[in-house]
Amino acid sequence: SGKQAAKAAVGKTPKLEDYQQVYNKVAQLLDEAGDYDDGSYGPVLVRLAWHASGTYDKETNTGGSNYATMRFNPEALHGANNGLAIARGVLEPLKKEFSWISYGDLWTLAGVAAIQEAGGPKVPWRAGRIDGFEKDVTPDGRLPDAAQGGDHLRNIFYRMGFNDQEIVALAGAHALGRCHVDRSGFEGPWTFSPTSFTNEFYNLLLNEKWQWRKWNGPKQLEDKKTKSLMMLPTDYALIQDKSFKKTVQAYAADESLFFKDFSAAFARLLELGVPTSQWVTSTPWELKTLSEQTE
Ligand code: ZEM
Repeated sequence: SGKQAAKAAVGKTPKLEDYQQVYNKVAQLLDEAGDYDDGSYGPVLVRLAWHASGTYDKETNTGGSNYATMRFNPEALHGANNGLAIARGVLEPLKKEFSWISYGDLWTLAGVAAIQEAGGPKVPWRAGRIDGFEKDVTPDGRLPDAAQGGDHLRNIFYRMGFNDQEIVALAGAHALGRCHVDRSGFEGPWTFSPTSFTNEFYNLLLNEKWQWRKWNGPKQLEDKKTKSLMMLPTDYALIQDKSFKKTVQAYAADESLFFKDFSAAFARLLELGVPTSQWVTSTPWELKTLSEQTE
């Protein structure tokens, strides 16, 4: 089990305090990004946690964060994972320092730290993922394609076991970060505060006028007013569909509802595909933010 594996590596079963130490190290390095993007590794670490988990297929019970298969080719080379070598590289020194932690636990815990430190909700998390092998790599095409629409989003996320409301909640992570031409082909941030976790994604999606950008790149939208923000076709699909749009409106109007629903859906995403017997505790933990620990 994950517990036995971690115990063998460290000589004792790691406890919440041990994982809190890892969390703290991640939290400290988020802002050590210098000129990288908007000065934070947070967004790309959230994307790593998501892509490590979002390969889950409930029919075959394959994929998900358990085996951290993105370490291996061809998964590392899947187009959807372009740029994530940066995130894996940022965490590699922590894997050296805390050799008892599995990659899957490290990557998902880093995603939790990035959300919480960016001002987002507490995300319940627990340890127990184990490192797998190249044979556990899942086929290409399991992550969503931003060029498509609502039907595609449903196909992809229903396969993971999520419903329409959860799709909209998870997509709100696009409050964070930006698109990079050399990674996805798309360009730009979704919000004016890409290192803060807020419900701004929904407010902007609803309230700005969006037009197709005229440029030499894939179809994406730009806000008419400043032309400095973007939406992917899949983001835009969330207000073209009645069922999705209702939830977009609810999250735009009520940030605490968004936080509650995002936390639940993201916590579940990070646990997909991990056998119950592997968890080191039956109840997930709540990791403290850095600022909570200095008060
Ligand atoms: Zn994203 N995402 N995503 N996403 N994502 C990008 C960036 C980020 C989709 C998608 O194609 C893209 C979720 C859902 C979906 C983040 C988190 C989460 C980018 C830009 C694309 C193209 C990549 C680049 O060029 O660097 C699609 C189609 C989704 C379906 C709904 C979910 C769910 C997420 C987490 C819960 C984050 C944080 C980023 C920003 C990364 C960065 O480096 O700034």
